[in-house]
Amino acid sequence: MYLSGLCFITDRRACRLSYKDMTLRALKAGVKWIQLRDKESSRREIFEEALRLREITGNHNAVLVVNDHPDIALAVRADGVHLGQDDLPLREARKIMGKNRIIGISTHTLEQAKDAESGGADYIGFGPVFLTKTKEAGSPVGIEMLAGIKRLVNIPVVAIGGISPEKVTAVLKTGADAVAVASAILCGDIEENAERFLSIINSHEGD
Ligand code: TZP
Ligand code: MG
Repeated sequence: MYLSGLCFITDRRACRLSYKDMTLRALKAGVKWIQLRDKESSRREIFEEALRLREITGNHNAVLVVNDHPDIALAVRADGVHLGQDDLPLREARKIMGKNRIIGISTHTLEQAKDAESGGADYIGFGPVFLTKTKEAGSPVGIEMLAGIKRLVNIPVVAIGGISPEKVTAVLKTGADAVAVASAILCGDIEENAERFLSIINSHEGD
C-alpha cells in the first residue's frame, strides 16, 4: 500500500466550495490522497459525493479514503475508510472492507495507537498535534508525543490537527510518515496552499 505524504481532508465549514470543487483544486495542485470527510449530509448524499470523488480521484491517480462509513467506501470502490474511536470497531470494518482496502484509525493516546496496530489498521492518524478549529478534538498532543508514537508503532503515522506550512517541517522531523490537513489548505487559495505543503514535504523527503 502506498500512501503519499499529504492527505487533504475535505471540510465544508472551512470553505463553502462543493466537495468536488475543493477536491479538484487539491488534485490540480498534485495532492494524491483525499479523505472525504462530511459531517453534515445524509448517508445517501455522502454516497453520491463519494461516487463523484471516486471518479475524479481515479482520473488523477489519487487515493480516496471515506471518513466514517465502511459500507459507503466499499460501495463506491474507494481505496479505504478512516475510522474514529467511536465508529465501527476495526474487526467489523475489516469484514466489510476486505483485506486489500485501507483502514485508517484516528488515535489520541499511545494505548489507542498500539491497539490500532495490533488490530490490523493500515495506518493511524495521531493528534490533534496542535490546536484546531476544525473539530472538537481535545487538547493538543504536541510534537514530543508524536515523536514517542513514532518510536512505538510500526505502521504509518499520519499527523493531524492544526498543521500549517510553517509547522510541517517540525512535524516531519518526528518521523511522521504523512500529514493530514483541512483548514490550512482550505482557507484561501486551495491550489496555492496545497502546492506549498507539497513542496515542503517533497523537499523533506529528499533530505
Ligand atoms: N481530527 C483531529 S484534528 C482534525 C480531525 C479530523 C481536523 C484537522 O483539521 P485542521 O483544520 O487541519 O486542523
Ligand atoms: Mg468517524
